[in-house]
Amino acid sequence: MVTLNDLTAEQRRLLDEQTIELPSWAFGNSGTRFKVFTTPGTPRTPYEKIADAAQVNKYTGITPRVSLHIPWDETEDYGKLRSYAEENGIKLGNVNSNVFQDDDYKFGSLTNSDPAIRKKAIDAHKHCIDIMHQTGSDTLKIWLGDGTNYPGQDSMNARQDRLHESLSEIYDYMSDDQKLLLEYKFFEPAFYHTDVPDWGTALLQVRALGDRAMVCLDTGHHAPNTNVEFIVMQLLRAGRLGAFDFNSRFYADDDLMVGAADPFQLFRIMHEIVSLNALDKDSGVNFMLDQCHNLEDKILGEIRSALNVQEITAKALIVDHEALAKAQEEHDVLGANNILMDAFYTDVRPMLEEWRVARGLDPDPYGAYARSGYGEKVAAERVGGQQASWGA
Ligand code: PSV
Ligand code: MN
Repeated sequence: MVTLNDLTAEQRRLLDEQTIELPSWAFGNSGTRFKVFTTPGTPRTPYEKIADAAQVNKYTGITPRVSLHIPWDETEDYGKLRSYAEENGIKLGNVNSNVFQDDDYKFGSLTNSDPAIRKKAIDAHKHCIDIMHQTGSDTLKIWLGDGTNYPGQDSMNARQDRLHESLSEIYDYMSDDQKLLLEYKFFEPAFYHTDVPDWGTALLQVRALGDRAMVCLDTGHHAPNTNVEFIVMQLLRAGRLGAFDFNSRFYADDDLMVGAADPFQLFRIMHEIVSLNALDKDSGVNFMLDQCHNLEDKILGEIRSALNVQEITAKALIVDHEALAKAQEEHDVLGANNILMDAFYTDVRPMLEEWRVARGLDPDPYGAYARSGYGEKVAAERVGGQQASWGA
């Protein structure tokens, strides 16, 4: 067991300053291609999503931003949405573009061979950038569903050229204080080839743009058994790890709660982050969630997820780095491994309860929210209208 007093001032600072950005879409309904279940109280507007996200921050104290997805969060007055978020104690975070749900993008968006469709997709991104100026967001996140289903369907090479040209036009439209994130994913919705399938392709594409273009690593976007922490280390070395989309997977892009399926993988990732000084808020790495709650309560699901990240971060923070470096130098294979495992198996939950009490929070955010009556209140109030949904 560890207590707050066992932490060095630096470890304490890093714990205190850690923040996690929530996805607005986690609060809407989601599901699979088989069924999207509805839940009483599900938000119908971006405002209601923000109100729910603010609940997560109220009880955890570590989730002060919410990412938007356009057009899912399209609204008339983004200045008003921004003020509403601020009144609720949170900020609007990055803006996600969506060029994967319009019939025109059937054969690709930024990579499409038809210049008119490419222009439409580029314009959709320019629209997101215009929104960012109103929301005060500094990051545009791009994930594309582009790819092909059959060998020979299109030239993979020509599509890389078109991707670069389209991204360049988007990048040039951004102002100097805005960043671009390019997210990779190895398959789905395309099954034969995907235009940005891996960190190597994403890295090459962002490097060709400029210093303000970075890679977003979604933990669910790799083939089974991929050593994701190795990719984290490489992207940090390249200075291009811009953000995480955290979630968990058992099979494909399951979007389950981060740290639920494989907490040890999350620990290995956070160990690289801590070891390479990337936890510091000035490191430029944004820790975001990209999850859906198909069955479980959405607000509780987000609270659980934020706590999972915080718990695993605390475990990574207490690794004895001096002893580890010594064991590594002496080729003490089992000794080095034991040092990591000791930290992983340490129960940090009592220390984090102590940390919350010190910040004036309830030691048990999950229970405190469940007891607050907010869920029952919104279920009674939010009657009628169209519930927000991922796949709407
Ligand atoms: C794609 O699977 C993805 O990870 C991208 O980040 C999308 O924007 C997001 O999911 C939507 O949930
Ligand atoms: Mn993602």
